[in-house]
Amino acid sequence: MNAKEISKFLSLLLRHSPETIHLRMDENGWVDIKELIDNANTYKGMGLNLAVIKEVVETNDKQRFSISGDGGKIRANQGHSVPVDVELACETPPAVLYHGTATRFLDSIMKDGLKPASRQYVHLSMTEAVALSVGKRHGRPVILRIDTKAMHEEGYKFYLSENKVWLTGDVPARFIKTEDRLDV
Ligand code: HQG
Repeated sequence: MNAKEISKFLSLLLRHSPETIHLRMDENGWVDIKELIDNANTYKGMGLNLAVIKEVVETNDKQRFSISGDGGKIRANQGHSVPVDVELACETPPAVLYHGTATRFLDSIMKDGLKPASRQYVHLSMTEAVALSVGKRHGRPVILRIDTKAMHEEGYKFYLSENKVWLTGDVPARFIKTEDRLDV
């Protein structure tokens, strides 16, 4: 398994389904690293060890994971569908943030607003470039401009994850502009 495959496996376990390898996760999203290694090796024959996990965490392109201060636990920084509290700080967002999605979702988004879907939060990007790459995961991409200043002024809450992804709840359609539609 290469680093990308291990990162995907960690995302699956730490964001969505720890039960895949019978992992226990606490209410803050932490799992014991030794248990993760033992169970991954027992149930999936992964051949993981501590050095490999540390390497994946340190070199991960989006810094998706954190290891606890005592070195014993690991968790995903954001992207969860399991209901855990990763102790996010409530913060004031920049005036504008971006959301990358696929053109086929546009009608629904402009009718119902952005919804977290299976995740805990709607994910917003700091730059159009990042939003574009997020959108491409779903098909023909489109970048939405979110008037986060107006949302913040109206009392909507925003959180900044450890790896600098902006998170919020539902985004009503009136705060969304689609002028940056890209046909690429
Ligand atoms: C769409 C990646 C129809 C939404 C990325 C998105 C991100 C609607 C999809 C992170 C809708 C959900 C999250 C509505 C929202 N009608 N479609 N009302 N509201 N949608 O994967 O934001 O590499 O759960 O636009 O970089 O694409 O995994 O969310 O297209 O930060 O670390 O429903 O995942 O990070 O898709 O991606 P997702 P996302 P990682």
